[in-house]
Amino acid sequence: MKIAVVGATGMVGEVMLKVLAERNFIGKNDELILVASERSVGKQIDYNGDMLTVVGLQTAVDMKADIALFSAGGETSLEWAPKFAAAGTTVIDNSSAWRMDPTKKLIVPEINASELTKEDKIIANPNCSTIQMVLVLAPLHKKYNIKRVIVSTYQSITGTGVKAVQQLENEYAGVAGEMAYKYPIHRNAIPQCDSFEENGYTKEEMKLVRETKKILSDNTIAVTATAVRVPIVGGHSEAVNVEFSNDFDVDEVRNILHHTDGVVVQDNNDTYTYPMPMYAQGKDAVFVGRIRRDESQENTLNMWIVADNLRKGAATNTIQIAEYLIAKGLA
Ligand code: A2P
Ligand code: 11C
Repeated sequence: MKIAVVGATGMVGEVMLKVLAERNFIGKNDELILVASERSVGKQIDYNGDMLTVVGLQTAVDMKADIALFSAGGETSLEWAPKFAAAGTTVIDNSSAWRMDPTKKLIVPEINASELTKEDKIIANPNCSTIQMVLVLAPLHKKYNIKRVIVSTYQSITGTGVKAVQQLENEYAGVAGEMAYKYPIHRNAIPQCDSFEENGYTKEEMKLVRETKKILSDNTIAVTATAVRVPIVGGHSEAVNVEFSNDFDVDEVRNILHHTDGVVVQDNNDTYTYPMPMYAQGKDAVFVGRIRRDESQENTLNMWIVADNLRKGAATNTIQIAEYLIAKGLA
C-alpha cells in the first residue's frame, strides 16, 4: 500500500507518524509519502529510522496513494482532497472542511465505521473535543436515550498548534514573542476557542453541537457548549452533564463504559482516581471519571472526560479509520 501523510511537518502530522510507527501500520512492502507545503519540500524527516523526503501536494497526487491522511488545515483540504480523490486516493481528513457536508461521512470508528463504503473517497475525522465526548455518550445514548447535553471544556493549547505552545513557553520564560491568543494563557483561562459565529457561540462550541448529532445520527439530541482554553498541554478535559429520557443506575453506567471499546473508566473517590490531562497525554484511550448522578434533576448524569487531543482527538482516530478501510477492503 501507499500511504500519504499530508501536513507531515505539523503538530498532528508528527503524532500521526508516531502512531503509524507504534501500530506497525507501514509494512516492508508499503510506501509512506510525506507531504507538506512548498516551504518544506526537500526536508528530511525520520520515520522509524528511515529518512524520508517531504514532497509537495501535486507530486503526492501524482504518486496515487491508496490512502491520504490529511492534517494541513481546512483550506488545503478543500482544494486538494478532491484532487487526491479524483486520482483514486481515499482521503481521511482531519480538518473541519468536510465534516458537515451531507455527502461526507463523519467517523469515530468505534461508533459508526460500519457506515463506510468503497464509494467514500473523502472521509471526515471529527473535531477533537467532539470525539472524546461522543465515544462516552454513544453507548449511554443506546441504553438510556439522551435528551440534552451540557458540556464545558478545558482545552489544551496543543489544539491551537505550535504557535500556542511557543506563546506559553515564552510567558513561562518571561520573554516577548508572537501571540497565538489575544491574551496571555499562562495563569489564565480564555473562554474562546476559535472564532465567533453569528449566534455568539464559538466555532468550537458549535462543532460540539453539530458533530455530535451527525455522529450519533440523531438530530433530536440537544447540545449546548462552553469551550475554554487553559494553559495545559496533555489533552482536553470536559465536564459533561447528560439528561436521559430513561433512568439509569450509576454502577450500571460505569459497567457499560467499562465495556466500551476505546474508553477507560478511572473513577474511585476513595483512591482519588479520576482522569487528568497530565496522565492522558500520549495515550490513545478516552478516560472518564467523576461519574455521578445530578441530584438537581431527574435522569441526569455528570461526568469528567479527558483525552489526548492530538491522539484519539486527531491522529489516532484518523489512523483507526484507515485501519478499518484496509481491514474491510474498502481502500
Ligand atoms: P509546512 O510545515 O510546510 O508549513 P500545524 O497545524 O501544526 O501548523 O501544521 C500544519 C501542517 O500543514 C504542516 O505540515 C504544514 O506544512 C501543512 N500545510 C500548511 N499549509 C499548507 C499548504 N498550503 N499546502 C500543504 N501543506 C500545508
Ligand atoms: C482546538 N479543536 O482545540 C481545536 C483544534 O476543527 O479540527 C482542532 C480544530 C478542528 O482548538
